Amino acid sequence: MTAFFPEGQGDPTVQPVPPSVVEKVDAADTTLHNPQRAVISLGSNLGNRLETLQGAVDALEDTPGLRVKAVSPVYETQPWGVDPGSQPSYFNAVVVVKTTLPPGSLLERAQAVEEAFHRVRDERWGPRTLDVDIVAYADVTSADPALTLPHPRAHERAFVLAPWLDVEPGAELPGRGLVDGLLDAVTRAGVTPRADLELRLPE
Ligand code: PH2
Ligand code: MG
Ligand code: MG
Repeated sequence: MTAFFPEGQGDPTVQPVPPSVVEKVDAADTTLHNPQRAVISLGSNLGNRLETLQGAVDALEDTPGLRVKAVSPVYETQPWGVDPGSQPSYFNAVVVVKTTLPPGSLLERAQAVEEAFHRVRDERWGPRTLDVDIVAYADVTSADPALTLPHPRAHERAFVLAPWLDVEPGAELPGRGLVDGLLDAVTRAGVTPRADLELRLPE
């Protein structure tokens, strides 16, 4: 029979474990000493699009456990997946990061950065000040609807593939193949480099 001891009056023969040796194992443990590479897509089609994208790059760099390793050129792109005349054009870019954050924490941070730039979520694929999407996280594949990896539509979006290819010419989209070939298949139609604009890689 197990004796019941009210809280604070435990069995005196049982030594309580000091909190300092209680181990907590969570997803961070798998990445803490082992930063992972992630590819993040940025998009904006409301407000000052360039300023917002730069703000997003800087906010990502300000994240504990995350370094921005590369920032792509800026593209001006026709709205994809909606009537092209129904929304302003986008500015899109891609950043490559190294991070000790596990995928779920990276997603939370991406959403916090969107909110900091007054992103409102009303209609799906509606115009937005800022969209921060995780395109790929290491070679993780996941069908989790909260965070599908790689991004389920990245392979058909030239506005993701073109800037990604610029920063990582040999890039591969896990489960889909080389970004180069994927971009050939979708073509660069509607995706125009804005060589007159530039995003800064944070110091
Ligand atoms: N994002 C969407 C839907 N359509 N089109 C372009 N050109 N760029 C985007 O970032 C974009 C889009 C939903 O996230
Ligand atoms: Mg998106
Ligand atoms: Mg998004």
